Amino acid sequence: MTKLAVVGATGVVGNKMLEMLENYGIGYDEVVLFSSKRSSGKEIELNGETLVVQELTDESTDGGFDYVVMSAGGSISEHYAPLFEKHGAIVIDNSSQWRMHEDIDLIVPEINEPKLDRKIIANPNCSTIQSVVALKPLQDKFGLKRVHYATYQAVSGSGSGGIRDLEDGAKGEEPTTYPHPIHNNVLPHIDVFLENGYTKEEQKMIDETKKILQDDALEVTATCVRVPVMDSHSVQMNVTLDKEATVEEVRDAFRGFSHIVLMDNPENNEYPMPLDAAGRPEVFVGRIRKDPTLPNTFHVWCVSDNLLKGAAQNTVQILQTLIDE
Ligand code: 11C
Repeated sequence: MTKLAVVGATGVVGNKMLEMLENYGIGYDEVVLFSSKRSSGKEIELNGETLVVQELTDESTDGGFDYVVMSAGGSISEHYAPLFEKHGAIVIDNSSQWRMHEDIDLIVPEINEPKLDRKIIANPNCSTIQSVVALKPLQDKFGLKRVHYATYQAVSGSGSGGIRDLEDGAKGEEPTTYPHPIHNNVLPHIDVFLENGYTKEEQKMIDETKKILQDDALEVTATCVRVPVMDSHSVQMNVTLDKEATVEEVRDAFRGFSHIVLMDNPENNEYPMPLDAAGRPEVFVGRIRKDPTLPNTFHVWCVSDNLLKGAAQNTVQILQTLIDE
């Protein structure tokens, strides 16, 4: 008897999580969908069953759940994840609340496995997930010394507010989520600014990359930018390897790695773009070339659907590995 809870079921990522539960054929005996009071009462179809979304309360965490998938923001997760955990569930959380806690696993199933010191598993930030999937085969084959990320992130990463700002901006309306218009614009600003001058999104990419790849000595830096694209983040990675390699050897490292598609035929104008990646489960890489300004350094362009591999799909993949075990 497997009992599952989905917290944040009415949100943008929550919706995709439900889609992924169906796509991955996740088996359960009972599922309960939770949301805030405001969205409760809504009816949602899942696997042919009509479910009424319940308001999440302290009492509802004691519902005999085995697994909880959660995408409801940091403060909800801070309060409710430990309550579900206390009542025996394993929680897979999409927020940034728990990711850097020492006893919390930060998991990308192609790369690492949960140790479960705590029964809360963190799903990494979307731009981090696609980047580490692309870095892992390079780490395995050549070793990694340094990576510089420059991101081009879709508005759906900000949830329904970001989507609305792009759509309404096209009609000449003022933004309500971003501090500036995103339509016809580019914002070098994702999440809040920190004292060191980086944004929290940049710091997350730096810290989470080292934790997932288990390499504190890896030099990582990042600039994160919001662009007027609906779905799929793009990340330009400048990667310094420990060993010498040719472009063909780097391309070879990507071939056959789980969830990576190599799309690198510049002579035919073939390279990954958000329109290719949106709705797809893979991480696409291309534009691979040597950076002659630094030893053993390559440019890698990486694109993936931020709501799928970057969020809902990774969460459901983690759930699947737990259920399979
Ligand atoms: C964005 N990457 O595109 C963010 C969204 O830490 O899970 C995900 C934030 C997070 O705005």
